[in-house]
Amino acid sequence: MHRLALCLVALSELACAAETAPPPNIVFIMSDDHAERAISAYGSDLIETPNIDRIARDGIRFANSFVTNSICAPSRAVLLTGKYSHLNGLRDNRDTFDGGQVTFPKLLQRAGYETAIIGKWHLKSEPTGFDEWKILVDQGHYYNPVFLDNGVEVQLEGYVTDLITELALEYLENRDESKPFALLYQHKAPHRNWMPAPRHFADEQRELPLPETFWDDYAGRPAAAGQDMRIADMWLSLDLKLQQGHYGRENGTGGSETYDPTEGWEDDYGRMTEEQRAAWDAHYDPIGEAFREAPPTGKALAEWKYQRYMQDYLGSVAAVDDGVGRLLDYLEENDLGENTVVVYTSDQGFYLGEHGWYDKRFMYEESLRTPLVIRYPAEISPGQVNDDLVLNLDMMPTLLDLAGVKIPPEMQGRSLRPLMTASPRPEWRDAIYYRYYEFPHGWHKVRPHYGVRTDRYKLIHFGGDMDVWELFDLQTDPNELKNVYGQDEYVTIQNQLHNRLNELQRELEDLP
Ligand SMILES: [Ca+2]
Repeated sequence: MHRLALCLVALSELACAAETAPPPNIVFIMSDDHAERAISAYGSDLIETPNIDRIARDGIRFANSFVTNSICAPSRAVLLTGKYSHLNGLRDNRDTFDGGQVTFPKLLQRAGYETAIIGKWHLKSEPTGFDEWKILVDQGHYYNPVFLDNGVEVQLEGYVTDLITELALEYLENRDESKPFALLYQHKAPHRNWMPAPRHFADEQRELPLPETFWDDYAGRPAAAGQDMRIADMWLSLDLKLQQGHYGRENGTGGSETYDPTEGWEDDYGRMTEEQRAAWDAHYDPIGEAFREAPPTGKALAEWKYQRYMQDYLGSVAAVDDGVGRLLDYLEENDLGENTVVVYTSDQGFYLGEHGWYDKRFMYEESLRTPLVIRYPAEISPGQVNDDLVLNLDMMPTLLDLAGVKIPPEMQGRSLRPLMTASPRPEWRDAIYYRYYEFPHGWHKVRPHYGVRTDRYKLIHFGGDMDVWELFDLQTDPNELKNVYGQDEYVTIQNQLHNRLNELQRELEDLP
């Protein structure tokens, strides 16, 4: 029987939780740059992810899950604090996280949880609110990465995704069993530069489908035209793993004119052990040789880059799914399945060739969306799909709510608990607010922008060195190719969206 059903006579849910059931354990799994389109539970045309799918099958999948600022460190700060970037202080990847703030791990720790973070942290300051932390230094490396083990640097031999999984399992095995636990198990993969483990080297014969917007001309969208994140401009070395000798010269920009990609690639490749390098070369050398013998040019080169990028991206995802499977198996085998909340999400979505791009940042769908599936058999019945507009901002209040911990009133998100459980469906938000900052510094030249999205429409303002509004009708133009801002037939909806945007900015205390 569900815990809620047992609680009908209790005065409050918190009192009830204390009397009838122990607080749930929490495993919060986050990967980095994992697009919904690369998860089979989201209907992927690219890959099978049976283990992430297990979470969706046993629980709930959010079909309209979004982020408030689509870039790594800012998104992580939103998740920890339940506040937008302008209030938690981490607007772009240059900023350092103020660890003195209230975060959900701190509140869980105060409520009696043992808390741990294993894997990618990426917030510059040291983690606060954790009993245990083993984090990658900065972005970390795919092979033989250096971890900060509670502050001490340790280099481990192996593949990063597998190492993070093994450290997470080791934590679970050695935890203080007298307390509930909250484990943040956070992957580096599938972040750039997408280096798979040998067991996931691709079948290079398999051709991946080119998205219909791959050759987007960006007409009517000057900010989209002005970015530097086209697959066509990817680096042959760092991104596509060609060795010097396989190509004449780098012909891409990679999103930064000052970064030296060959040096970066030498660092990634050079840190492999002899055995790792032998396995790597056995797969990648023939690819490089074929490129050297018949180097593609023009459109054929862009499409070659797309195939190579996608093969490595999907291989990097596959190891994440393996790790999720091992974690779920551990919970089941140790009788922890029923009373553990398991969340799988990413810090944001990612472009897999749509609009010709990789990377994120834009308020367009592919990077605004982020996967979100949650299982908690004690309370969430299996096989649900929810269509409400939910945000990464909601994670903190959701986890606190499920743990029976009071949600601080200054949190800007809302608990998803009533959307997942048998409770009556609450009135829910009709629109989400978004704001991206990183310009002109940083990578990829995406102009700063803010906007509002409802279930059907999206209004965006791009600033920086431009002053441009965009309006999309997602029903008639799901690929966001036709900016209808200023068109007569959209005047009414345009005015409504402007009003809603102003209201949200006032409500959220963000006045650009
Ligand atoms: Ca990311």
